[in-house]
Amino acid sequence: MTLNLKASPSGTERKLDPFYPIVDSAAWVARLLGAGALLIQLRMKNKDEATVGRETREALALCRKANAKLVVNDYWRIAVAEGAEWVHLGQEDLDTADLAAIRKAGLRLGVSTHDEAELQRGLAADPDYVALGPIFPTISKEMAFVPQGLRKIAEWKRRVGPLPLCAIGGLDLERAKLCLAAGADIVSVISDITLNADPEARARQWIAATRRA
Ligand code: 3NM
Repeated sequence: MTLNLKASPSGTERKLDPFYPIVDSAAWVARLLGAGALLIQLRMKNKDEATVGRETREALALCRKANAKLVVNDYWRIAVAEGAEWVHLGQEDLDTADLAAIRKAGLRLGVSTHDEAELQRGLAADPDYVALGPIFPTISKEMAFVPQGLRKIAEWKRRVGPLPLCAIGGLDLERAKLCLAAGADIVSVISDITLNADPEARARQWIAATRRA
């Protein structure tokens, strides 16, 4: 099947900003947009659908105004209903998501991968980026996988070909730079931003370092 996921006359859709913070509310999205983020994932866990819908709507409106991309984690039906452009699916989400419906809605897709089997499965979904994690130990998500280490990044980069590769898990700014140097195109982060005493200042540091890399 030919997908319209990557339809792009200019071919620029693959050029995603290298700084990819993940947050759990529209209020956080607003803060990071204020710091200059252009690619943000809204990842809401253990919230009722009405709350997710409301937060997604608000976050999308904020991102549209800022000319930034919002990636909706998991809740692909809400992403479709709210006219989002991007959705991110973990492997469990891939079990249940209707990929044909996601494609029909013109959504672009990111997938999480942690091992060879997941990479094959993720690539079979014809994604627009592939995430590999956790590169380092993370405090933000219970993981069944040991840290991948930097070396895996180069291997994954070869495997995903022209697709942007996103490194995630346990990243601080120094580690993020190592991930980019190892071949990642994008670095994704939760705690180094959200637990920082000054998240906006920290985000600006990430932006300055990653856009230069
Ligand atoms: N996914 P932090 S690791 C949401 O490996 C998420 O797929 C991961 O948070 C994966 O930057 C992770 O605080 C948590 O380590 C990332």
